[in-house]
Amino acid sequence: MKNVVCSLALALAALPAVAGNVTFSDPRGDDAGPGTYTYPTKAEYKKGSFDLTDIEIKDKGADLEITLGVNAGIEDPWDSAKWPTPGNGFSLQMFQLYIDVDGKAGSGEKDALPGMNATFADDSRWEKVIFVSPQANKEVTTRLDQKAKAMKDKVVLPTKVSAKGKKVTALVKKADLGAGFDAAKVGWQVLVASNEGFDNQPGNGILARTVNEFEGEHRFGGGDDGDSDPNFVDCLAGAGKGGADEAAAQKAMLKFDAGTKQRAILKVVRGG
Ligand SMILES: [Ca+2]
Ligand SMILES: [Ca+2]
Ligand SMILES: [Ca+2]
Repeated sequence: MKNVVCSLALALAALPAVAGNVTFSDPRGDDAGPGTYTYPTKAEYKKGSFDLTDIEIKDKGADLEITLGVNAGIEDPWDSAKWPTPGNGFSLQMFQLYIDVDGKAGSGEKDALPGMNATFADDSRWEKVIFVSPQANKEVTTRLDQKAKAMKDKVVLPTKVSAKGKKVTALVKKADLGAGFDAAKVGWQVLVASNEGFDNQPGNGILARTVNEFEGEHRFGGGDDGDSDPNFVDCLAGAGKGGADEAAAQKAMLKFDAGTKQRAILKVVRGG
């Protein structure tokens, strides 16, 4: 009996670690990018709608279930069911989840997807990005072909996106993220940006609105009219646990300089 217990223990010890779930939190009230951004003036852009609060990534075997929380009820003021290609039940936000899979300094993509106006630190370069949009995959794919061909094979589109309460949930095939993918062992960065419904300008981002110097009906203000300012409103920073210090860490990380064209340098947050 002793031998059986012993060999069972050895067998268990030899099993690979069970693929993990991971949760991050983000402080409330830091939905101002580098600290200066102001919401668009249209009433639909309710306070807190772009304020990331938490991200829960659950390993469901073949799929990852990713739940993104913001600090306001998710609404669909522009009725995504009636878009030329029907959308996913919300209208305002869009999310990009960058993943540093290999954790090797200098390995992976340095620039974020076109239009985000951000780069990644050497120790945070990404191998995959999950694109969570209110728009159908068909629309996203068309824009990726036009604007991000070189990165397209690194973009993972969810098989399903839905919204309920203050949460957007995306299902992603784990196989699309690479063999043996473990959400708890990679680095994550989550950008919250503003969905662009009618984006067909080659210089723009991928279905994402730019931030301007002055806010407009559909534009965040407090940035710059050039392309140095980050075109997203909230992201993870510091330890990703939601501490008050993370708001200051975000401000420092998203610093940009329109004069020297210095963009923000993003770090990923590691799970566990
Ligand atoms: Ca936040
Ligand atoms: Ca990497
Ligand atoms: Ca944040």
